[in-house]
Amino acid sequence: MNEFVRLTINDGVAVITIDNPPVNALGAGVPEGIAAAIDRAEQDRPVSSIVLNGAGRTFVAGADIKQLEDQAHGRGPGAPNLHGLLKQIEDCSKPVVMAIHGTALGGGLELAMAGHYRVAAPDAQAGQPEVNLGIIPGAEGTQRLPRLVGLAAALEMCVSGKPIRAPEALRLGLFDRIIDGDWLSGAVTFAREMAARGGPHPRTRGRNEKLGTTESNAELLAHGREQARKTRRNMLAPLAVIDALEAAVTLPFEEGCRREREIVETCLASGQAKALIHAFFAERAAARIPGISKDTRTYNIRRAAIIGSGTMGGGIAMAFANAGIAVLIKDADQAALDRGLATVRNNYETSVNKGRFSKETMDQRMALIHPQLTYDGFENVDLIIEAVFENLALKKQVFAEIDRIAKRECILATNTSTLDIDQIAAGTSRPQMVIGTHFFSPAHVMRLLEIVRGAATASEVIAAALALAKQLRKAGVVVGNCRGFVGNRMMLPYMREAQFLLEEGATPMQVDQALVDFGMAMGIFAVGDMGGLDLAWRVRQEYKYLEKPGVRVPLVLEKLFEMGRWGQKTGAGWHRYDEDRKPIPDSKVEALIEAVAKQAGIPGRTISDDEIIERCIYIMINEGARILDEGHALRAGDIDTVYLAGYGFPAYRGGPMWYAGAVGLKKIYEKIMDFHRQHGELWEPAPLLKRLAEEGNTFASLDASKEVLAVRS
Ligand code: T1G
Repeated sequence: MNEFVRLTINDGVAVITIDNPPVNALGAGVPEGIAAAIDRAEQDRPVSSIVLNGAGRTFVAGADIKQLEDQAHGRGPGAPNLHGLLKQIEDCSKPVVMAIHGTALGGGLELAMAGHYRVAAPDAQAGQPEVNLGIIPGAEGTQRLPRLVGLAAALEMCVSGKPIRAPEALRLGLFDRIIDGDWLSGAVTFAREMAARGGPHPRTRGRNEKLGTTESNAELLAHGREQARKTRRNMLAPLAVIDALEAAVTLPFEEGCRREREIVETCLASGQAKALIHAFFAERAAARIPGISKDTRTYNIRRAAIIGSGTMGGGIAMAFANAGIAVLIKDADQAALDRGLATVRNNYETSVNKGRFSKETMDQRMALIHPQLTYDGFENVDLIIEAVFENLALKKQVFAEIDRIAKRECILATNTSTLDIDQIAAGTSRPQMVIGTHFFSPAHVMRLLEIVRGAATASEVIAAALALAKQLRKAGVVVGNCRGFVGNRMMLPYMREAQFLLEEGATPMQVDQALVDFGMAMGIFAVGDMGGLDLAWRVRQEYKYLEKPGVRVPLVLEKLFEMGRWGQKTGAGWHRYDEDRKPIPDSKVEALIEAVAKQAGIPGRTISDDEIIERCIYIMINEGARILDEGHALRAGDIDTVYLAGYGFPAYRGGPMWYAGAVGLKKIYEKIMDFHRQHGELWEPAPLLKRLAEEGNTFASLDASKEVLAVRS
């Protein structure tokens, strides 16, 4: 026992409690404390059985990822070796019962699987999410899990990294009993039952009955690898974990464990692991705002209201209903409201048909969404989100109306993606209560929430928006009120550069394929077609005033707009689309591009995929450096979180700013200088990028130095 682990004896049952907030991670000292407690309980004659549980909100959420991060970067001892402890538990002469509530994840589930029995609260979850960190289970999980649930389920759990719920875990044989009500005293009762029943108690490592046959396993492994290549494109760990699971069904337990350890080492040394661990902590760090602490007074959002039931308004309403928050949704006319709610219902029916949740759940969520044509009830809500057409005058009119109706402590938010928050706030009597909550389409799916602070926005309101993001299970990132905020501001030069590459000889499909091969969820032209080229054209008109004479502008988009090629909504845009909405090259567009370039005197040439990536990604990094320099993002990690959660940037590359560090800022700066010489002022290197490159620093080291300063202040 030690500061992390307590032992109490309850009438012959030793109850061992891990207490290492916030998630009982198996950091240094925890395995040692458990080992000492098990030893003590085994020696203690009156003790007939042992129950292991976690204090607070969860069982054990894994190894301490901070220590894994150190190990990956060759700093410090890294995560403790659990093998000795796991054997000690499994070989214990008294039944060891794992009592699981909250989550048993990674090393936490591996610890649980070394126990003889596992009982759980009905809403408990269990999983091996290690692949999401670029590694594989490293505490014999790949050897024990298939022995408990079979190879097929183990493959699904380890490759997806998604947790399963208690009922499924019981069905698969991972859990032995679900305990309603007081799960801990239920576990103690269960332990007594097992002691009374007597041993030998099942040791997972000896359970081979579910390990299948060579033929069936070969098929499962082949299908698993195919699935991993498809669903986790370019990622190393999902394929590596299958190698370890293969060892479990082909090698004796100890040899399988040795194989697992080799594979873990390889993964941990990879750039992907460093990037994914960075992404994990960057998303959590985004919630830390200087001047806002756990003691900052804030506003609880229990009831909300949305104005506008279009694509965004409807999606936002679903996000609230999915989080169990009642929401009013208002639109100007019945037809628009009916269309909006029909889309909401259709989205839910699609999820029910795909088995994501039951019809009953759908009905519960629909019942939380209240469509209406008036502002009735708006005076009682805690938050109003305006999601009307992207027009400043219209938004100011709406804000004037809700400013008159809403209670004083109601937060007034706008879902604008491009307009100035301060101008919108200026039209109200409470600019300190106005904030930008920029959702991404589809709002009930996309995880990113850009929280835009205006010049007057109060800290309490920012704190409330961050708490709301957590409630909605979104990645909330606080950004400054500049043109396009963070995400779209970096997207504009990215889209522009991509269009220039077309004029110089690349095709839309070549550019998109290079970006998809790089790991982007979608190519930039497919993204444009999905969002609608009419929207892109409108944004372009909105910002035409910023275009300088003599500075190059893209030439083709306007033509496509005039031709009515507005993307998927018109069946064709940069690409044309087959019946499955799959983009296919369009020779008409390629010919149009060639003609426009010729007319503009732009010579065509062969463009390499490397150049496509350099010009599309480096221009974003450069803009990101400007955003950091101007203070419109607090950390480079925030920018990474924006791009990972909202723009389909590959997580295994850590985000654009982390990727810059992986490539090397010096190399990127020199390439940008090249492009500056070739293409002029649009490639002016950002001063911060220049400085960090010359200092040999990275954006991550800049964040780390800021973190130190913040901690000091
Ligand atoms: N290690 C260290 N810190 C952790 C942690 C962990 N495993 N999990 C969470 N935290 C911190 C997090 O940084 C945050 O800190 C706080 O806890 C709350 O987290 C041997 C090698 C458990 C579902 O991948 O998925 O085991 O910002 O904001 O939304 O094979 O945290 O407040 O300072 O996310 O309620 C495998 C990771 C590790 C699970 C809770 N385990 N954690 O979600 O809270 S690898 C995981 C989560 C491993 C073995 C291998 C979630 C959660 P701060 P939070 P939440």
